[in-house]
Amino acid sequence: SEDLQPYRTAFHFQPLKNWMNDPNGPMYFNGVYHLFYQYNPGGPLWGNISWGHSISHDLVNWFILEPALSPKEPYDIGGCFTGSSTILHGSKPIILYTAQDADGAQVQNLALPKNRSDPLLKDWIKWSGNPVLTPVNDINTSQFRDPSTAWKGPDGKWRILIGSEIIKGQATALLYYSTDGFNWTRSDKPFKFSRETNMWECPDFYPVSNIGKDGIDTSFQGNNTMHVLKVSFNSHEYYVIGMYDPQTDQFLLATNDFSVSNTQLQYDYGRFYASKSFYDGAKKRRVLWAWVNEGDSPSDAFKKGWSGLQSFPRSIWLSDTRKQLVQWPVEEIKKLRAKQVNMVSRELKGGSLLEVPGISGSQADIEVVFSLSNPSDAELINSDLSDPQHLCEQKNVSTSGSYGPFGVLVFASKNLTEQTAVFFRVFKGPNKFQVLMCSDQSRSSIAQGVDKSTYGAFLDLDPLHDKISLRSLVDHSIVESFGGEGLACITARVYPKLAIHEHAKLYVFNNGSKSVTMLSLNAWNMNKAQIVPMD
Ligand code: DQQ
Repeated sequence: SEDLQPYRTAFHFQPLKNWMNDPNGPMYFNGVYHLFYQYNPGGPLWGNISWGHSISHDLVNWFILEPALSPKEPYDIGGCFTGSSTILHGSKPIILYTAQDADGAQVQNLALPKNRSDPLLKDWIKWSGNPVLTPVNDINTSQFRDPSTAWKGPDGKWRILIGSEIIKGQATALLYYSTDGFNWTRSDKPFKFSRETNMWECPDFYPVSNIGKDGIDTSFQGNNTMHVLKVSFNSHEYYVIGMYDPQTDQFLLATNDFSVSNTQLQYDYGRFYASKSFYDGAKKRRVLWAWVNEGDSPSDAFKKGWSGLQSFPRSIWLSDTRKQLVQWPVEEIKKLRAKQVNMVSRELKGGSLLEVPGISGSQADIEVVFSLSNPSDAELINSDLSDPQHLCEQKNVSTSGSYGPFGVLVFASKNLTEQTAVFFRVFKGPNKFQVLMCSDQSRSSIAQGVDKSTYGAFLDLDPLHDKISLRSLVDHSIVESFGGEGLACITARVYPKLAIHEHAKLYVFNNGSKSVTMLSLNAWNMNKAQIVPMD
Protein backbone atom coordinates (compact mmCIF):
# COMPACT_ATOMS: atom_id res chain seq x y z
CA SER A 1 0.00 0.00 0.00
CA GLU A 2 0.96 3.67 -0.34
CA ASP A 3 1.95 4.02 3.29
CA LEU A 4 4.52 1.28 3.07
CA GLN A 5 6.05 2.96 0.01
CA PRO A 6 6.18 6.69 0.81
CA TYR A 7 9.31 7.15 -1.34
CA ARG A 8 8.06 5.71 -4.63
CA THR A 9 7.78 8.40 -7.24
CA ALA A 10 4.70 9.53 -9.15
CA PHE A 11 6.35 10.90 -12.28
CA HIS A 12 10.05 10.09 -12.11
CA PHE A 13 10.70 6.88 -13.97
CA GLN A 14 11.38 3.79 -11.93
CA PRO A 15 10.79 0.08 -12.56
CA LEU A 16 8.12 -1.72 -10.50
CA LYS A 17 10.83 -3.11 -8.26
CA ASN A 18 14.55 -3.92 -8.00
CA TRP A 19 17.75 -2.08 -8.73
CA MET A 20 18.23 0.48 -11.52
CA ASN A 21 21.25 2.62 -12.38
CA ASP A 22 22.49 4.35 -15.56
CA PRO A 23 20.14 5.27 -18.42
CA ASN A 24 21.31 3.40 -21.53
CA GLY A 25 20.81 3.88 -25.27
CA PRO A 26 17.91 6.36 -25.13
CA MET A 27 16.48 7.06 -28.58
CA TYR A 28 13.47 8.15 -30.56
CA PHE A 29 12.74 5.72 -33.38
CA ASN A 30 9.64 5.30 -35.56
CA GLY A 31 7.47 7.43 -33.30
CA VAL A 32 8.50 5.71 -30.07
CA TYR A 33 10.81 6.82 -27.26
CA HIS A 34 13.01 4.03 -25.91
CA LEU A 35 14.65 4.10 -22.53
CA PHE A 36 16.99 1.30 -21.52
CA TYR A 37 18.66 1.18 -18.11
CA GLN A 38 21.07 -0.79 -16.00
CA TYR A 39 18.77 -3.18 -14.18
CA ASN A 40 19.06 -6.06 -11.72
CA PRO A 41 16.03 -8.31 -12.32
CA GLY A 42 16.96 -10.26 -9.19
CA GLY A 43 16.97 -7.71 -6.40
CA PRO A 44 17.26 -4.17 -5.04
CA LEU A 45 21.08 -3.88 -5.13
CA TRP A 46 23.55 -3.77 -8.04
CA GLY A 47 24.15 -7.17 -9.70
CA ASN A 48 23.08 -9.45 -12.62
CA ILE A 49 23.23 -6.32 -14.71
CA SER A 50 20.78 -6.40 -17.62
CA TRP A 51 19.31 -3.77 -19.90
CA GLY A 52 15.82 -2.96 -18.68
CA HIS A 53 13.65 -1.59 -21.49
CA SER A 54 10.64 0.74 -21.43
CA ILE A 55 8.89 2.64 -24.18
CA SER A 56 6.80 5.79 -24.28
CA HIS A 57 4.98 8.08 -26.68
CA ASP A 58 5.38 11.20 -24.58
CA LEU A 59 8.37 10.76 -22.20
CA VAL A 60 5.86 10.85 -19.32
CA ASN A 61 3.88 7.58 -19.42
CA TRP A 62 5.81 4.35 -19.91
CA PHE A 63 5.24 0.72 -20.78
CA ILE A 64 7.76 -1.63 -19.22
CA LEU A 65 8.92 -4.42 -21.53
CA GLU A 66 11.08 -7.48 -20.87
CA PRO A 67 14.82 -6.70 -20.50
CA ALA A 68 16.42 -6.17 -23.91
CA LEU A 69 19.82 -7.61 -22.97
CA SER A 70 20.72 -10.12 -20.28
CA PRO A 71 24.15 -11.51 -19.41
CA LYS A 72 24.23 -14.95 -21.05
CA GLU A 73 27.14 -15.30 -23.45
CA PRO A 74 30.83 -15.79 -22.60
CA TYR A 75 31.44 -12.22 -23.81
CA ASP A 76 28.81 -10.65 -21.47
CA ILE A 77 28.24 -13.17 -18.68
CA GLY A 78 29.61 -10.77 -16.03
CA GLY A 79 26.95 -8.16 -16.82
CA CYS A 80 25.63 -6.04 -19.68
CA PHE A 81 26.99 -2.64 -18.66
CA THR A 82 26.35 0.80 -20.02
CA GLY A 83 26.15 1.70 -23.68
CA SER A 84 24.44 3.79 -26.31
CA SER A 85 22.29 3.44 -29.35
CA THR A 86 22.95 4.84 -32.80
CA ILE A 87 20.46 4.94 -35.65
CA LEU A 88 22.65 4.07 -38.64
CA HIS A 89 21.56 5.79 -41.85
CA GLY A 90 18.44 7.06 -40.08
CA SER A 91 16.80 3.64 -40.16
CA LYS A 92 18.97 0.96 -38.56
CA PRO A 93 19.27 1.17 -34.79
CA ILE A 94 22.18 -0.59 -33.14
CA ILE A 95 23.25 -0.81 -29.52
CA LEU A 96 26.88 -0.78 -28.49
CA TYR A 97 27.34 -1.87 -24.89
CA THR A 98 30.12 -2.74 -22.50
CA ALA A 99 30.10 -6.10 -20.84
CA GLN A 100 32.25 -8.02 -18.45
CA ASP A 101 33.33 -11.25 -20.12
CA ALA A 102 33.94 -14.67 -18.57
CA ASP A 103 37.48 -13.58 -17.60
CA GLY A 104 36.20 -10.42 -15.95
CA ALA A 105 37.56 -8.16 -18.72
CA GLN A 106 35.57 -5.24 -20.08
CA VAL A 107 34.71 -5.65 -23.77
CA GLN A 108 32.36 -3.88 -26.17
CA ASN A 109 29.50 -5.73 -27.85
CA LEU A 110 26.83 -4.96 -30.40
CA ALA A 111 23.12 -5.81 -30.50
CA LEU A 112 20.44 -5.12 -33.08
CA PRO A 113 16.66 -5.38 -33.24
CA LYS A 114 15.39 -8.82 -34.21
CA ASN A 115 12.65 -7.18 -36.24
CA ARG A 116 13.06 -3.54 -37.24
CA SER A 117 9.41 -3.26 -38.20
CA ASP A 118 8.23 -4.13 -34.68
CA PRO A 119 7.31 -0.63 -33.49
CA LEU A 120 8.38 -1.49 -29.94
CA LEU A 121 11.69 -3.15 -30.86
CA LYS A 122 10.98 -5.70 -28.13
CA ASP A 123 13.59 -8.28 -29.04
CA TRP A 124 17.28 -7.60 -29.48
CA ILE A 125 19.83 -10.02 -30.95
CA LYS A 126 23.47 -9.97 -29.98
CA TRP A 127 25.69 -9.79 -33.06
CA SER A 128 27.50 -12.97 -34.10
CA GLY A 129 30.76 -11.00 -34.32
CA ASN A 130 30.82 -10.15 -30.60
CA PRO A 131 32.91 -9.03 -28.86
CA VAL A 132 33.43 -6.05 -31.13
CA LEU A 133 36.34 -4.63 -29.13
CA THR A 134 38.55 -6.17 -26.45
CA PRO A 135 41.04 -4.38 -24.17
CA VAL A 136 44.22 -4.96 -26.16
CA ASN A 137 47.65 -3.29 -25.99
CA ASP A 138 47.83 -0.55 -23.39
CA ILE A 139 44.13 -0.70 -22.38
CA ASN A 140 43.47 -1.80 -18.81
CA THR A 141 40.97 -4.71 -18.75
CA SER A 142 38.96 -3.07 -15.95
CA GLN A 143 38.92 0.43 -17.45
CA PHE A 144 37.40 0.21 -20.87
CA ARG A 145 33.73 1.08 -20.96
CA ASP A 146 30.61 3.02 -21.90
CA PRO A 147 30.68 3.54 -25.71
CA SER A 148 28.98 6.77 -26.81
CA THR A 149 26.41 7.25 -29.53
CA ALA A 150 28.24 7.22 -32.88
CA TRP A 151 28.47 10.31 -35.07
CA LYS A 152 29.39 10.40 -38.74
CA GLY A 153 32.25 12.52 -40.08
CA PRO A 154 32.68 14.12 -43.52
CA ASP A 155 34.71 11.05 -44.60
CA GLY A 156 31.57 8.93 -44.08
CA LYS A 157 33.13 7.10 -41.13
CA TRP A 158 31.36 6.63 -37.82
CA ARG A 159 33.09 7.68 -34.63
CA ILE A 160 32.55 6.67 -31.00
CA LEU A 161 34.18 7.53 -27.70
CA ILE A 162 34.95 5.00 -24.96
CA GLY A 163 35.92 5.87 -21.39
CA SER A 164 39.28 4.58 -20.22
CA GLU A 165 42.44 5.24 -18.24
CA ILE A 166 45.42 4.37 -20.41
CA ILE A 167 48.37 5.51 -18.41
CA LYS A 168 47.77 5.38 -14.65
CA GLY A 169 46.31 8.69 -13.55
CA GLN A 170 45.30 9.77 -17.03
CA ALA A 171 41.58 9.78 -17.73
CA THR A 172 40.99 9.24 -21.43
CA ALA A 173 38.20 9.31 -24.00
CA LEU A 174 39.38 6.85 -26.67
CA LEU A 175 38.26 7.49 -30.25
CA TYR A 176 37.27 4.66 -32.62
CA TYR A 177 36.32 4.68 -36.32
CA SER A 178 34.08 2.42 -38.36
CA THR A 179 32.79 2.38 -41.91
CA ASP A 180 29.81 0.12 -41.14
CA GLY A 181 29.07 0.56 -37.42
CA PHE A 182 30.11 -3.05 -36.73
CA ASN A 183 33.88 -3.14 -37.16
CA TRP A 184 35.82 -0.55 -35.19
CA THR A 185 39.46 0.53 -35.16
CA ARG A 186 41.16 2.73 -32.62
CA SER A 187 42.50 6.13 -33.55
CA ASP A 188 46.21 6.53 -32.86
CA LYS A 189 45.37 9.65 -30.80
CA PRO A 190 42.95 9.72 -27.87
CA PHE A 191 40.08 12.15 -28.41
CA LYS A 192 40.80 13.85 -25.10
CA PHE A 193 42.57 13.11 -21.83
CA SER A 194 43.18 14.72 -18.45
CA ARG A 195 45.56 14.21 -15.57
CA GLU A 196 43.32 16.19 -13.21
CA THR A 197 40.52 13.67 -12.72
CA ASN A 198 39.70 10.01 -12.12
CA MET A 199 38.75 7.71 -14.98
CA TRP A 200 35.95 8.95 -17.21
CA GLU A 201 32.74 6.95 -17.46
CA CYS A 202 29.84 7.48 -19.85
CA PRO A 203 31.33 10.00 -22.33
CA ASP A 204 28.74 11.90 -24.39
CA PHE A 205 29.68 14.12 -27.35
CA TYR A 206 27.19 16.16 -29.37
CA PRO A 207 26.64 19.41 -31.26
CA VAL A 208 24.62 22.31 -29.87
CA SER A 209 23.25 25.18 -31.90
CA ASN A 210 24.58 28.64 -31.12
CA ILE A 211 21.46 30.28 -32.51
CA GLY A 212 18.60 29.00 -30.37
CA LYS A 213 17.21 26.18 -28.31
CA ASP A 214 16.70 23.57 -31.03
CA GLY A 215 18.68 20.38 -30.62
CA ILE A 216 20.72 18.92 -33.47
CA ASP A 217 21.39 15.44 -34.67
CA THR A 218 24.58 13.94 -33.27
CA SER A 219 26.01 13.55 -36.80
CA PHE A 220 25.07 17.04 -38.00
CA GLN A 221 27.85 18.87 -39.82
CA GLY A 222 27.42 22.54 -40.51
CA ASN A 223 27.78 26.07 -39.29
CA ASN A 224 26.54 27.76 -36.15
CA THR A 225 27.32 24.88 -33.84
CA MET A 226 29.59 24.22 -30.93
CA HIS A 227 30.17 20.80 -29.35
CA VAL A 228 29.75 19.50 -25.83
CA LEU A 229 31.87 16.76 -24.28
CA LYS A 230 30.45 15.35 -21.05
CA VAL A 231 32.17 12.76 -18.89
CA SER A 232 31.22 11.19 -15.56
CA PHE A 233 33.61 11.02 -12.60
CA ASN A 234 33.73 11.97 -8.94
CA SER A 235 29.95 11.21 -8.73
CA HIS A 236 29.15 14.16 -11.02
CA GLU A 237 28.50 15.06 -14.65
CA TYR A 238 31.20 17.45 -15.86
CA TYR A 239 31.16 19.06 -19.28
CA VAL A 240 33.21 21.32 -21.52
CA ILE A 241 32.15 23.26 -24.61
CA GLY A 242 34.32 23.84 -27.66
CA MET A 243 34.80 23.85 -31.40
CA TYR A 244 35.05 20.46 -33.06
CA ASP A 245 36.75 19.99 -36.41
CA PRO A 246 35.42 16.77 -37.98
CA GLN A 247 38.23 16.79 -40.57
CA THR A 248 40.93 16.38 -37.95
CA ASP A 249 38.85 15.26 -34.95
CA GLN A 250 40.40 18.06 -32.92
CA PHE A 251 38.33 19.61 -30.18
CA LEU A 252 39.34 23.11 -29.12
CA LEU A 253 37.90 24.17 -25.76
CA ALA A 254 36.05 27.44 -25.29
CA THR A 255 35.49 26.80 -21.56
CA ASN A 256 37.75 25.67 -18.70
CA ASP A 257 39.10 22.16 -18.99
CA PHE A 258 37.87 19.33 -16.73
CA SER A 259 38.72 19.60 -13.05
CA VAL A 260 37.14 18.42 -9.81
CA SER A 261 36.24 21.97 -8.70
CA ASN A 262 32.69 22.66 -7.53
CA THR A 263 32.63 25.66 -9.86
CA GLN A 264 33.53 23.58 -12.93
CA LEU A 265 30.55 23.27 -15.31
CA GLN A 266 28.27 20.41 -14.25
CA TYR A 267 24.87 19.33 -15.50
CA ASP A 268 23.67 19.17 -11.94
CA TYR A 269 25.30 20.01 -8.61
CA GLY A 270 23.41 17.38 -6.62
CA ARG A 271 22.76 13.69 -7.23
CA PHE A 272 22.81 13.07 -10.96
CA TYR A 273 25.16 10.64 -12.68
CA ALA A 274 25.99 8.58 -15.77
CA SER A 275 23.78 10.75 -17.97
CA LYS A 276 23.03 10.26 -21.62
CA SER A 277 21.48 12.56 -24.18
CA PHE A 278 19.77 11.82 -27.49
CA TYR A 279 18.43 13.84 -30.37
CA ASP A 280 14.64 13.83 -30.57
CA GLY A 281 13.86 14.51 -34.24
CA ALA A 282 10.11 14.72 -33.56
CA LYS A 283 10.47 17.83 -31.43
CA LYS A 284 13.89 19.01 -32.66
CA ARG A 285 15.42 18.93 -29.22
CA ARG A 286 18.19 17.23 -27.33
CA VAL A 287 16.91 15.30 -24.33
CA LEU A 288 18.97 14.40 -21.29
CA TRP A 289 18.48 11.52 -18.85
CA ALA A 290 20.49 10.65 -15.75
CA TRP A 291 20.53 8.19 -12.91
CA VAL A 292 19.59 9.64 -9.51
CA ASN A 293 20.84 7.18 -6.92
CA GLU A 294 19.59 6.54 -3.40
CA GLY A 295 20.82 8.22 -0.24
CA ASP A 296 19.50 5.53 2.09
CA SER A 297 21.15 2.26 3.10
CA PRO A 298 21.25 -1.23 1.55
CA SER A 299 18.93 -2.48 4.29
CA ASP A 300 16.49 0.29 3.33
CA ALA A 301 16.77 -0.96 -0.26
CA PHE A 302 15.58 -4.38 0.87
CA LYS A 303 12.72 -2.82 2.84
CA LYS A 304 11.63 -0.80 -0.20
CA GLY A 305 12.39 -3.55 -2.68
CA TRP A 306 13.93 -1.07 -5.11
CA SER A 307 16.76 1.42 -5.63
CA GLY A 308 17.37 4.15 -8.14
CA LEU A 309 15.41 6.72 -10.16
CA GLN A 310 15.83 8.42 -13.50
CA SER A 311 15.82 12.19 -13.54
CA PHE A 312 12.83 13.73 -15.25
CA PRO A 313 13.93 14.09 -18.92
CA ARG A 314 15.34 17.54 -19.64
CA SER A 315 15.74 19.55 -22.82
CA ILE A 316 19.27 20.84 -23.07
CA TRP A 317 20.68 23.68 -25.18
CA LEU A 318 23.47 26.26 -25.30
CA SER A 319 22.84 29.48 -23.35
CA ASP A 320 22.96 32.85 -25.11
CA THR A 321 26.33 33.50 -23.47
CA ARG A 322 27.67 30.31 -25.17
CA LYS A 323 29.56 29.68 -21.94
CA GLN A 324 27.27 27.04 -20.49
CA LEU A 325 24.25 24.83 -21.13
CA VAL A 326 20.67 25.43 -20.06
CA GLN A 327 18.31 22.62 -18.98
CA TRP A 328 14.57 22.50 -18.52
CA PRO A 329 12.08 19.66 -17.91
CA VAL A 330 10.56 18.52 -21.22
CA GLU A 331 7.28 20.33 -21.89
CA GLU A 332 5.21 17.13 -21.78
CA ILE A 333 5.40 17.32 -17.99
CA LYS A 334 2.52 19.82 -18.20
CA LYS A 335 0.19 16.91 -19.01
CA LEU A 336 0.43 15.87 -15.38
CA ARG A 337 -0.36 19.26 -13.91
CA ALA A 338 -3.59 19.14 -11.91
CA LYS A 339 -4.83 21.74 -9.44
CA GLN A 340 -3.00 25.06 -9.77
CA VAL A 341 -2.42 27.71 -7.14
CA ASN A 342 -1.25 31.14 -8.20
CA MET A 343 0.00 33.82 -5.82
CA VAL A 344 0.28 37.35 -7.13
CA SER A 345 3.20 39.69 -6.71
CA ARG A 346 3.99 40.69 -3.14
CA GLU A 347 6.77 41.86 -0.93
CA LEU A 348 8.31 39.21 1.28
CA LYS A 349 9.66 41.02 4.32
CA GLY A 350 12.56 39.53 6.23
CA GLY A 351 11.24 36.66 8.35
CA SER A 352 8.27 35.87 6.05
CA LEU A 353 6.91 32.37 5.93
CA LEU A 354 3.83 31.70 3.80
CA GLU A 355 2.12 28.40 3.26
CA VAL A 356 1.04 27.74 -0.31
CA PRO A 357 -2.41 26.40 0.49
CA GLY A 358 -3.76 23.38 -1.33
CA ILE A 359 -0.47 22.36 -2.89
CA SER A 360 1.22 19.14 -1.91
CA GLY A 361 4.72 19.40 -0.56
CA SER A 362 5.48 15.92 -1.88
CA GLN A 363 4.08 15.74 -5.44
CA ALA A 364 4.20 19.12 -7.16
CA ASP A 365 5.66 21.31 -9.87
CA ILE A 366 6.55 24.75 -8.48
CA GLU A 367 7.63 27.94 -10.25
CA VAL A 368 8.52 31.05 -8.29
CA VAL A 369 10.14 34.30 -9.42
CA PHE A 370 11.90 36.84 -7.19
CA SER A 371 13.54 40.20 -7.69
CA LEU A 372 15.64 42.44 -5.44
CA SER A 373 15.14 46.16 -5.16
CA ASN A 374 18.67 47.14 -4.27
CA PRO A 375 21.26 44.38 -4.77
CA SER A 376 24.13 46.65 -3.80
CA ASP A 377 23.01 46.14 -0.20
CA ALA A 378 24.06 42.48 -0.52
CA GLU A 379 26.58 40.97 1.87
CA LEU A 380 30.19 40.99 0.78
CA ILE A 381 32.18 37.87 0.06
CA ASN A 382 35.86 38.29 -0.42
CA SER A 383 36.37 35.92 -3.33
CA ASP A 384 34.55 35.31 -6.60
CA LEU A 385 35.91 31.78 -6.47
CA SER A 386 34.30 30.50 -3.27
CA ASP A 387 33.05 26.93 -3.30
CA PRO A 388 29.25 27.14 -3.65
CA GLN A 389 28.54 23.84 -1.92
CA HIS A 390 30.72 24.89 0.98
CA LEU A 391 28.91 28.26 1.23
CA CYS A 392 25.54 26.49 1.34
CA GLU A 393 26.80 24.15 4.08
CA GLN A 394 28.17 27.02 6.15
CA LYS A 395 25.12 29.23 5.77
CA ASN A 396 22.12 26.96 6.02
CA VAL A 397 18.49 27.93 5.79
CA SER A 398 18.35 29.29 9.36
CA THR A 399 21.36 31.59 8.92
CA SER A 400 19.99 34.99 8.07
CA GLY A 401 21.89 37.17 5.61
CA SER A 402 20.88 40.42 4.00
CA TYR A 403 19.50 39.13 0.66
CA GLY A 404 18.67 35.58 1.46
CA PRO A 405 18.06 32.93 2.23
CA PHE A 406 14.78 33.20 0.30
CA GLY A 407 13.06 30.37 -1.54
CA VAL A 408 10.78 27.45 -0.83
CA LEU A 409 10.39 24.77 1.81
CA VAL A 410 9.21 21.48 0.34
CA PHE A 411 8.51 18.22 2.16
CA ALA A 412 7.66 20.41 5.18
CA SER A 413 5.99 18.71 8.13
CA LYS A 414 3.75 20.33 10.71
CA ASN A 415 5.87 22.70 12.84
CA LEU A 416 8.60 22.37 10.18
CA THR A 417 10.37 19.62 12.11
CA GLU A 418 11.15 18.21 8.70
CA GLN A 419 11.82 20.52 5.76
CA THR A 420 13.89 20.55 2.61
CA ALA A 421 14.88 24.09 1.71
CA VAL A 422 15.69 25.26 -1.81
CA PHE A 423 16.79 28.88 -1.72
CA PHE A 424 19.01 31.69 -2.91
CA ARG A 425 21.49 34.10 -1.34
CA VAL A 426 22.96 37.08 -3.11
CA PHE A 427 26.50 38.27 -2.40
CA LYS A 428 28.67 41.08 -3.60
CA GLY A 429 32.06 39.69 -4.64
CA PRO A 430 35.12 41.77 -5.53
CA ASN A 431 34.20 41.87 -9.21
CA LYS A 432 30.57 40.91 -9.54
CA PHE A 433 27.42 39.84 -7.76
CA GLN A 434 27.22 36.16 -6.89
CA VAL A 435 23.83 34.48 -6.86
CA LEU A 436 24.06 31.31 -4.83
CA MET A 437 21.48 28.53 -5.12
CA CYS A 438 21.27 25.95 -2.33
CA SER A 439 19.39 22.73 -1.75
CA ASP A 440 19.59 22.12 2.00
CA GLN A 441 18.63 18.60 3.06
CA SER A 442 20.06 18.86 6.60
CA ARG A 443 16.56 18.86 8.14
CA SER A 444 14.87 16.72 5.48
CA SER A 445 14.18 13.78 7.78
CA ILE A 446 14.16 12.85 11.45
CA ALA A 447 15.53 9.47 10.35
CA GLN A 448 19.16 8.63 11.04
CA GLY A 449 21.37 6.89 8.53
CA VAL A 450 20.10 8.62 5.40
CA ASP A 451 22.22 11.07 3.46
CA LYS A 452 21.38 14.72 4.20
CA SER A 453 24.13 16.46 2.24
CA THR A 454 23.61 20.06 1.22
CA TYR A 455 24.35 21.10 -2.37
CA GLY A 456 25.12 24.46 -3.93
CA ALA A 457 25.75 26.18 -7.25
CA PHE A 458 26.28 29.68 -8.59
CA LEU A 459 23.88 31.13 -11.16
CA ASP A 460 25.31 33.27 -13.94
CA LEU A 461 22.82 36.08 -13.32
CA ASP A 462 23.11 39.77 -12.63
CA PRO A 463 20.60 40.61 -9.90
CA LEU A 464 20.65 44.27 -11.00
CA HIS A 465 18.85 43.34 -14.20
CA ASP A 466 17.76 39.71 -13.97
CA LYS A 467 14.97 38.10 -12.03
CA ILE A 468 15.89 35.17 -9.82
CA SER A 469 13.64 32.22 -10.58
CA LEU A 470 13.27 28.73 -9.22
CA ARG A 471 11.47 25.68 -10.59
CA SER A 472 11.29 22.59 -8.40
CA LEU A 473 9.87 19.19 -9.24
CA VAL A 474 8.95 17.50 -5.99
CA ASP A 475 8.21 13.79 -6.10
CA HIS A 476 8.09 11.83 -2.79
CA SER A 477 11.82 11.26 -2.33
CA ILE A 478 13.34 13.54 -4.95
CA VAL A 479 13.46 17.27 -5.51
CA GLU A 480 14.86 18.39 -8.82
CA SER A 481 15.48 22.14 -8.90
CA PHE A 482 16.25 24.50 -11.78
CA GLY A 483 17.62 27.94 -10.91
CA GLY A 484 17.62 30.95 -13.24
CA GLU A 485 15.40 29.21 -15.81
CA GLY A 486 17.78 26.28 -16.03
CA LEU A 487 21.21 27.92 -15.61
CA ALA A 488 22.00 25.67 -12.66
CA CYS A 489 20.32 22.45 -11.55
CA ILE A 490 20.41 20.65 -8.22
CA THR A 491 18.81 17.25 -7.64
CA ALA A 492 18.49 15.84 -4.14
CA ARG A 493 17.00 12.72 -2.52
CA VAL A 494 15.16 12.89 0.78
CA TYR A 495 13.46 10.33 3.04
CA PRO A 496 11.08 12.20 5.32
CA LYS A 497 9.28 10.29 8.08
CA LEU A 498 6.65 12.93 8.90
CA ALA A 499 6.35 14.97 5.69
CA ILE A 500 4.92 12.19 3.55
CA HIS A 501 1.84 12.18 1.33
CA GLU A 502 -0.78 14.69 2.54
CA HIS A 503 1.33 15.59 5.56
CA ALA A 504 3.90 17.34 3.36
CA LYS A 505 3.35 21.08 2.94
CA LEU A 506 4.84 23.72 0.70
CA TYR A 507 6.00 27.17 1.91
CA VAL A 508 7.66 30.19 0.45
CA PHE A 509 9.97 32.10 2.77
CA ASN A 510 12.43 34.92 3.16
CA ASN A 511 14.84 34.57 6.04
CA GLY A 512 17.15 37.45 5.08
CA SER A 513 17.04 40.90 6.67
CA LYS A 514 16.13 42.65 3.40
CA SER A 515 12.76 42.40 1.72
CA VAL A 516 12.56 40.62 -1.60
CA THR A 517 9.75 40.85 -4.12
CA MET A 518 8.05 37.64 -5.03
CA LEU A 519 6.87 38.54 -8.54
CA SER A 520 4.84 35.37 -9.00
CA LEU A 521 4.32 31.90 -7.71
CA ASN A 522 2.60 29.15 -9.69
CA ALA A 523 2.37 25.67 -8.28
CA TRP A 524 0.57 22.58 -9.44
CA ASN A 525 -0.31 19.35 -7.75
CA MET A 526 0.85 16.61 -10.07
CA ASN A 527 -1.01 13.57 -11.31
CA LYS A 528 0.69 10.22 -11.35
CA ALA A 529 2.27 9.06 -14.61
CA GLN A 530 1.30 5.63 -15.95
CA ILE A 531 4.34 3.43 -15.63
CA VAL A 532 3.01 -0.07 -16.15
CA PRO A 533 4.07 -3.39 -17.64
CA MET A 534 3.01 -3.94 -21.24
CA ASP A 535 -0.05 -6.29 -21.33
N1 DQQ B 1 27.75 1.99 -14.42
C1 DQQ B 1 27.91 0.92 -15.39
C2 DQQ B 1 29.24 1.15 -16.03
C3 DQQ B 1 29.41 2.62 -15.87
C4 DQQ B 1 28.89 2.87 -14.50
C5 DQQ B 1 27.80 -0.41 -14.70
C6 DQQ B 1 28.51 4.30 -14.26
O1 DQQ B 1 29.26 0.74 -17.38
O2 DQQ B 1 30.77 2.99 -16.03
O3 DQQ B 1 26.51 -0.59 -14.12
O4 DQQ B 1 27.58 4.45 -13.22
